[in-house]
Amino acid sequence: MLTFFSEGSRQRQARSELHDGALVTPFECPERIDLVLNALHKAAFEVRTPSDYGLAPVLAVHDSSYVAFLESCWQAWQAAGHEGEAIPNIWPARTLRGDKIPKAVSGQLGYYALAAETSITEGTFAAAMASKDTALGAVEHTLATGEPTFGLCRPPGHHAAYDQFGGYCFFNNAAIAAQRALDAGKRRVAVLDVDFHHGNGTQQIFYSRDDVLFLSLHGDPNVTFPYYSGYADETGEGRGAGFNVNYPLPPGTSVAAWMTALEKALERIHQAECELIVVSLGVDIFEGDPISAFTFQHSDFIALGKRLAEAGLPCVFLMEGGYAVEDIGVNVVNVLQGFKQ
Ligand code: SP5
Ligand code: ZN
Repeated sequence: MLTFFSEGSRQRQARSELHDGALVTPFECPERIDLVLNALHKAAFEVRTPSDYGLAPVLAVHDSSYVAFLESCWQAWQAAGHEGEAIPNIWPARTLRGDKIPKAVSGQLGYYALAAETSITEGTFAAAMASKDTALGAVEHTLATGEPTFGLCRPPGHHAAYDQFGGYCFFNNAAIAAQRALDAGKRRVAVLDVDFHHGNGTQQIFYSRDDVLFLSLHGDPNVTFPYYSGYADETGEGRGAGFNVNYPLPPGTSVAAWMTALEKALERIHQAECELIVVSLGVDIFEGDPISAFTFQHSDFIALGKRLAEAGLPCVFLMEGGYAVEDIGVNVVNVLQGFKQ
């Protein structure tokens, strides 16, 4: 399986994540890259550098003012004299006015953020650009050849919504790739999100559309980030009714129960006659993940890859979460090798 990675992903080197009431070194750290790359090299996967696809594929799923904000935020934050990293600390609250975009960067941060753990830093925009190029390189190769691909996207993407960042995500790489597949002629694409956390951004982007079937297996949002979406009764709206499927699962869910939910998701993908699957591949479903609560062992990732191959559709795997850094390489490689067997 051909894999893709852009060195620009290293440019995000944030120092701060708001976690348990303290600023800590981010779980989503640049070291994750080399741990996955080393495992790919050891398993003899070719790693290709993607082209620069520019901003047009980003603007196909994101708001242009949001993209402009991300591009200018760090400079504006510094110009305003703030000393730490750009972290929102105020939001348009649910029952108060929510449509006003203030002039000051501190106000804009809350408007464009959906969570406070994710800082914006000097190289964040460049890294997000590199990450979407990785996703696009992968999907273009799959579209051209029908072969499966893996994109080592970093930062991840599935929490990024039409005009909001958070959950370590800025551009929604999976949504960008799915939209590209549609623009290249696919009639319907599935985005299958196996990350431990609900893919709230991807869900929102496609919620009223029937050309992308979004399915997500994740920790029950009653007790797990991102809390405000990912419930089973979120099934899509308008033309998209029935094209959003959530499988919330309790913390500690067994791999067997998780696999049963996956069977249902794959059944729905076939029923909807999807022509390609974009897999939001978070390996934070690993038992040892420091911020998650599922129970996958190394060998279970092989079984996951094998089962996805049996679906018989072209597959684009895109990296999302996974923070048990010593183990994410083997877990990713196991999915890809399981798929090939
Ligand atoms: C892409 C991705 O996996 N993003 C995850 C973002 C999660 N951010 C907030 C995490 C809060 C975790 N708190 C759990 C504490 C467990 N001891
Ligand atoms: Zn996650």
